[in-house]
Amino acid sequence: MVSHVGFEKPVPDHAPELYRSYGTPDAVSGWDRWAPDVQARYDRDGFVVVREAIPRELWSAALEELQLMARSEDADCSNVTYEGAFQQVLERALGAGVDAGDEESRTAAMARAMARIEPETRAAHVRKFMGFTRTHPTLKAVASYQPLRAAVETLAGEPTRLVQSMALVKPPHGREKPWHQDHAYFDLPIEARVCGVWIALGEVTEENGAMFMLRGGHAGGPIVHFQRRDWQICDTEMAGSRPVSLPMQAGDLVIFDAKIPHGTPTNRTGQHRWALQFHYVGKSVERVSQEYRLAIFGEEGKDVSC
Ligand SMILES: O=C(O)CCC(=O)C(=O)O
Repeated sequence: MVSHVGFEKPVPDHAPELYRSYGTPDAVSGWDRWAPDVQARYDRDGFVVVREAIPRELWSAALEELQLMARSEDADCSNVTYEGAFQQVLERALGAGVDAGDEESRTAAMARAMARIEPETRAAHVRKFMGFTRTHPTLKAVASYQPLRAAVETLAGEPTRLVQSMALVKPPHGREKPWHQDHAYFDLPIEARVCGVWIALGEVTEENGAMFMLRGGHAGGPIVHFQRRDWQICDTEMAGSRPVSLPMQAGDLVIFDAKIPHGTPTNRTGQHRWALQFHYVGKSVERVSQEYRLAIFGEEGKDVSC
């Protein structure tokens, strides 16, 4: 059962120049091209794109599972986030607010409202699922795919554990994820090698919300984040930078250092853009306090998730 439902706050659209691409990076084709120089490239650029990294049977099963979850009344994961406009859709269905009362009555009101909504309407607004590896083995199979785990362990320099699982379902016209560093969202030591993996489950283009990354930007270390359109790096900080865009086909992925600045623009198309994202960290790394993280990344980042 879903334990928390959230809504993105309605925000103005981003300036187009925030996602102007200054090229697309070279990629590795499949795991058998994974050579020692890949580690050097990862250390230099802060990411490596791997094409045809996840076999079709795995990614297509994961996509099918997410499409079912997007349409369902109860996606059976820990968190679901909808685009902001969905809150009004639910409130109209219920004839009352869904944001009032304690967590228990809010959850009950939400469940009643959800049952009155057409599956296609739910799917048209869903943005993100989190925490599903215990309830959805098909998605867990992607996170555990052996060549991927082996690559992550090489880059992290030790055996790793999964610290976060997300499905990023940018719906038609779904909003931007502003520029940020994922490390700013984790209560983990700043020197820890946290690896993100972002996996395309369909075609990803600049128009439907491709990943943009600031090549080499991880080396500059942590950047203070502010609550603007999200908990993010300020637009002024990104002005004049020359990011690259990462268009992909289903089954391609990018492994990235959690200190690399990255973001995705608004989906300008009428189709979903489907992706999975997992984060791994060395098993020896212990959690630190939220205060430690906020002292580094900024006081406005309490209880956030990326
Ligand atoms: O997939 C997206 O749109 C953005 C994902 C991302 O950067 C994040 O959640 O950290």
